[in-house]
Amino acid sequence: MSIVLYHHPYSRAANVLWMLEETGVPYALHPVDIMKGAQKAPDILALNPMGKLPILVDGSVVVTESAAIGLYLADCYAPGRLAPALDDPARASFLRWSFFAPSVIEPGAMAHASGWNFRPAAAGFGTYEDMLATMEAALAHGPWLLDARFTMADVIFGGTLRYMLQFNMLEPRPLYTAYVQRLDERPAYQRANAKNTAIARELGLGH
Ligand SMILES: N[C@@H](CCC(=O)N[C@@H](CS)C(=O)NCC(=O)O)C(=O)O
Repeated sequence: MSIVLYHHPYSRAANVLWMLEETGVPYALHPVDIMKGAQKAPDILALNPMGKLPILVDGSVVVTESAAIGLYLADCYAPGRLAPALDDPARASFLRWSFFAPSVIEPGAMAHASGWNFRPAAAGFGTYEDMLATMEAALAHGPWLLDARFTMADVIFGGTLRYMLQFNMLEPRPLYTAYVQRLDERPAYQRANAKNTAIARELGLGH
């Protein structure tokens, strides 16, 4: 199997499993027990010096950072379907919302939840209110970020949104919760969720 995901169900690798299911490529999972610190072992640090999951290995290629993994999979294995072609104007929104998740939502929600002290004009993620309003504007047309077209940007942005709502790090505005509900109904999400839940049970986690 050429694609291997270094995975733990209680990590962002759970979202990458959904990316793989949406992409439809064969893959194998390499378990890493982050509860026992296995992500800091030398073989993992050799792949990702951050000592974090997810890590995707595709033959001789190594990709880390969830959003980068999503873009890589879409461009390599689902071009024109999960990623607009390079000359398609829809590519702009695809990239915009794919990068918005790690660049704005992740730090913006964390800053708000943790009471960080920062200057919004200097911090790339700006104010919490501007972030919330921008996300609402992105979702106002629906059903997906690129209107009728579902892409990997929805998995990246939507996965981050789901995660932040789950941990009460974002206000559950109706447009957000309705969008996550639509995402949850996708067969690929349900397959990924079933796999993540089964692995969590095997590890004695969850209920
Ligand atoms: N920016 C990274 C974040 C990766 C990350 O923080 N992973 C967490 C799990 S969700 C992790 O491996 N934590 C273990 C640790 O830092 O020791 C991404 O999006 O992939």
